[in-house]
Amino acid sequence: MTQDELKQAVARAAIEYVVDGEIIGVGTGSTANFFIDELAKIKQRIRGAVASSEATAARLRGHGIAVFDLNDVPSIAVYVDGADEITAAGAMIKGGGAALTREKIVASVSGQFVCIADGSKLVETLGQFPLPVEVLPMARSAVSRQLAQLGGEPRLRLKAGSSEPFITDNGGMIVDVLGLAITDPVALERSINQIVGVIAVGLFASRGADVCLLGTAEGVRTLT
Ligand code: ABF
Repeated sequence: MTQDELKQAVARAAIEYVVDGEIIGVGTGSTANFFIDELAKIKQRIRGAVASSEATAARLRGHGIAVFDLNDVPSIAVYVDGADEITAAGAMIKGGGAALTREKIVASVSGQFVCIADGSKLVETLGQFPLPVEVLPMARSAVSRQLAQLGGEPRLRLKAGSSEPFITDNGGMIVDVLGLAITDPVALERSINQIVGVIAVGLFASRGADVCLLGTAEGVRTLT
């Protein structure tokens, strides 16, 4: 099976977790896009969705799914999203797609976080994938110095094919931190959250995934 077929398989499996008549939280990325396409097939069963990025909102609307502002939604039963790395315990690195802050906010008001990923995302220790940190532009250098003190190698993310910084949906910039072996994800998430100028860190550990649907050649594995 190709990686896209594995992503499609987990996207299809995640439909089982959709609660009828509810508003669902929807993540960002290629696996989440496959999920949106599956969701479109059962759209009459849901009230609508809250999106974790402008790109996701556009794709949902393109399928005729109502997109709600999170401010108008008191709680969400289920949030479905991908990950860049996930451990068997459900701690994740997210934010390769630059939507980490909104993903974290939507996840924080959701009862259940269902992570969908192809098998290559499962790791023993987080940190091979550079850890994304969204920062306020004026604080990017100050935050980067502090991230270096934590043992990482911070790099400002640039727009593809340009020397200009990448700008997020929130007007923030992304510092990707290389070279971290994250043995205590909860503690590192807490430390980075305390750096002034950080908007959000792409470590989802204190609130990780409740369920992970992992696409493998043998089928979809469910980790809880
Ligand atoms: C989002 O999409 C992110 O948090 C993560 O960075 C990325 C995973 O992308 P893909 O599904 O394309 O591998 O969930």
